[in-house]
Amino acid sequence: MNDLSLLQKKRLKYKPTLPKLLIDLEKVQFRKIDSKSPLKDLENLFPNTFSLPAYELVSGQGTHKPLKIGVVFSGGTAAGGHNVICAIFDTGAKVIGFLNGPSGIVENQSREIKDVSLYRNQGGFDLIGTGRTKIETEEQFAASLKTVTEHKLDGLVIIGGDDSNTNAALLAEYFLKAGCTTKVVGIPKTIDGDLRTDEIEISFGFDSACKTYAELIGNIERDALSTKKYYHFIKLMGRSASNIVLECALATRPNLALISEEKRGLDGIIEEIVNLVIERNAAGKDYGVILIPEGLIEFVPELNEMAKELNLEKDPHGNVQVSKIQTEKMIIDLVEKELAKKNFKGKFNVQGHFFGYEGRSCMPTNFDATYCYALGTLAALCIREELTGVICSIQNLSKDPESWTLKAVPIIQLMHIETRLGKQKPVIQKALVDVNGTSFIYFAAQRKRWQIEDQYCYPGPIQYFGDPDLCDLAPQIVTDIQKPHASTSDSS
Ligand code: FBP
Repeated sequence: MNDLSLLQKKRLKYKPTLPKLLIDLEKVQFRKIDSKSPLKDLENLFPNTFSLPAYELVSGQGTHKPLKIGVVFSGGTAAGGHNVICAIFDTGAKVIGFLNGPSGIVENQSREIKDVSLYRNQGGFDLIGTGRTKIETEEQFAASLKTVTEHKLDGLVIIGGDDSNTNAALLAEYFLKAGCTTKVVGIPKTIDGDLRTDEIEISFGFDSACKTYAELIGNIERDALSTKKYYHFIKLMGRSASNIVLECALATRPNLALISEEKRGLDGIIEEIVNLVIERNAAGKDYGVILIPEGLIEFVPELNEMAKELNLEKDPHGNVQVSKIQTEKMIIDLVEKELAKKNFKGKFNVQGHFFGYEGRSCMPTNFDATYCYALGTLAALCIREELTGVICSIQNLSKDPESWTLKAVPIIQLMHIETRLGKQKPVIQKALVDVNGTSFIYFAAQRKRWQIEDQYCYPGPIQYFGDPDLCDLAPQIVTDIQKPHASTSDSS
């Protein structure tokens, strides 16, 4: 490993403040709780896991046994993942890391993790690597069963997004059917913030990614205001959902932020940008900042058609690789053409940006570091108590960790049937921006004012040391779901 920076060294020493229940693991147990029933259509596909209950962690008498736990990262990186593994390691379990994603399970590529001391509170997934292999053929399932049986694993923890947790549910079902005792537990990961349900308030990595992008957007806003010569079109990651754009818009107040879930036509979008440019020009402002979600392609049929012509491969889960599509450039071209048609005489100098990979492997925020450590500990407890096919759920995240509630929820309760690569598949439904939700309503009430007046806000870099209000806050969209009513007044 390279020499560590001073900040890395300081972060190695950070100790997440945990919910009380996770401090003495011998004094906790799971209690069954009422939860919603899975979709009836899933019963045939999941006969062994269909009726599994949900559990809540409560005080009580825990068991104590030596555990052997496999861990795997699946999909894109997200800040905090190493803390999930550190937490499992710290419970005293023997930890086997599967290398470079789910293919490590199928091909039995693994190594025992004997030392995590250089990975605490650090970004990336490089301790064991990650990958996007989807376990779907009978051969892959059989090979996975062989791997976990050979390793005599008590449990396998899959750290992934919606598709990876779908894989976790399928593996749990397959292992049970085969009489294998290895339990499968999922951890909600993805910067996209689209693995959200009543039980999963946010996936880890979203907070760190948004705070990284928001810093950069704020810097660009200030540059735009200083130099007054460019329109900055900034595409932000988020394969389908615009959760990242919404969170960053709330933090930075750009002149315009497109939200795909409003399902507008291309003409309307271009007209809005053109009008913005013309109106700002009339106000003496030939500069501005516009946020574009990378998932816009999926929601605007005309852009979708243009993207199809690029003939991009889909990933193994059937997702279009939207990060490879220069949506911001397509929009800039269309706006330029429309302005020319309107004989616009002002200046329209543009800079295009794409912020994606910059925010996935950064050092985790205190929120993500703490959330991940709690998730990892909870996963080890699920395996100790022999729960399978469940995802770790922590709620009340906008509050102090003392108030967090810790649950194990059957993954199947999050699933529905969707057409993927032309076939009907059981998957976890992606959580899009809720246009009737508190965060969107607040944003919608403010945005008109942000267009012409420059109401830019500069969040600055992620803070790790000092005032908790500056260092420890949960993402805004999580805080908003815990507010009783949407506030439409400006909080500035
Ligand atoms: P996950 O859902 O696997 O965490 O990945 C999300 C994401 O970062 C998307 O925002 C983006 O479109 C995609 O991964 C990029 O994928 P890749 O790393 O394969 O280029």
